[in-house]
Amino acid sequence: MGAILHIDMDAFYAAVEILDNPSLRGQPVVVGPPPTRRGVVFTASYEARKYGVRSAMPSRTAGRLCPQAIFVPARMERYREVSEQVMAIIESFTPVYEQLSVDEAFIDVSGVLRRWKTGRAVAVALKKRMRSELGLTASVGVAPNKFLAKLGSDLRKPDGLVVIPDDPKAIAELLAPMPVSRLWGVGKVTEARLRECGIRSIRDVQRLRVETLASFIGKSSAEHIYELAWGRDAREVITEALAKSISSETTFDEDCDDAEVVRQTLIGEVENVGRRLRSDGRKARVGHIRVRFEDFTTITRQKPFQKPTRTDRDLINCASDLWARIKMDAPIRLIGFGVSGFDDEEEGPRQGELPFGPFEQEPEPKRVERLDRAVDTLREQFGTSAVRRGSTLRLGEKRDSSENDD
Ligand code: TTP
Ligand code: MG
Repeated sequence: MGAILHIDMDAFYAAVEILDNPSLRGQPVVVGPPPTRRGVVFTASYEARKYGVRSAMPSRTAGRLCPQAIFVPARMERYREVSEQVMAIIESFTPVYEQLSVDEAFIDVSGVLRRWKTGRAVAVALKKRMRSELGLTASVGVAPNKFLAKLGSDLRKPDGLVVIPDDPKAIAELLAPMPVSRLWGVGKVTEARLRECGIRSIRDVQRLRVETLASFIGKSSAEHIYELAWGRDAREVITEALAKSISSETTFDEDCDDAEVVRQTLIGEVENVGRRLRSDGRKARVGHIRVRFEDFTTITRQKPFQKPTRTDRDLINCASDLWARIKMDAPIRLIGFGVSGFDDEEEGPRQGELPFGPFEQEPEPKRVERLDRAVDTLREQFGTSAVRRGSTLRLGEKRDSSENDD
């Protein structure tokens, strides 16, 4: 099963200030202008929060609530620097993460579970590294989806770790007593509107029919909120790199219900992407497929490669694994493949250096890549259909064991 983590650093700006000035540890620290000046609190240490000090509160109010608080001015550049270190640690676990803010990210760990076994194990290791390498604590939620992961990271702050197992009944019970404002997308306006209709808790939403909810707040909001109230959330983790991906897709003239035709089309897209990668001299770290069904429902599935790559073999194996995760229960409108997370380091031999010793064999990946390039050249000369791949590269067929397989 897949697992999503949400990580959120504890009292982030204040924690960085304490890190850089250990005499502040254990004190009520408020990051923001002093109470004598106009302006609002950025954040406060948990010691200051005991007195009711909160983010976005006027400093004057914070000073009144906690007269002994130590106010320190914000140093944005420093927070950005530490934020980059936080994200680098996350990235060392998997490139499939989505940074939400300076101190927060979603991480899709389904691609690294073979190594880590459970989402909890990743979370424990991640927290340990934040502490040992940065001296900071984080709270982590582990769950089947984004909404529940974020909820989880918030349940036991600071230094929390909450795992929400993939058990629909337990999830519904966990959510039931919470206020509707816990549902992602329910802001002040929707909350007020729901309260007018007598809906305060998530249980109140669960008890309704979605049609009834729609009559209160409109169809699309209702469907969204109803799903969340039952703990269902289909949103993918969108890596920053996904925005800068190289991709190729085909929209069928008529919606296609022939799985074999879709697969062949997908191979074509994969090969287009491989060709672009090689001609750009880049390697990618993550592959994704996109499938749009006749009703315009669109799903994306992504997966990291074991190593950055640009060989058709790796790309096709990845597409094949991802395609296997799609249930083709309706005709398909569009199919596409893309890669992201480019690794642009030049790793070729330096000039004047022999690429490999006279008696050594050319390393396997290099040979594979040369073959791909030869195919690319033939295709340039004779057109795409002139060169067909051998059956070993067909989608859905068994792969040799040396393949990337996370
Ligand atoms: P948060 O993660 O919301 O808050 P936090 O890290 O300080 O505390 P915790 O997660 O333990 O509840 O925000 C991260 C940083 O963003 C925070 O340290 C300061 C900044 N921030 C603001 O500048 N203004 C705000 O209103 C909020 C909420 C945060
Ligand atoms: Mg935080």
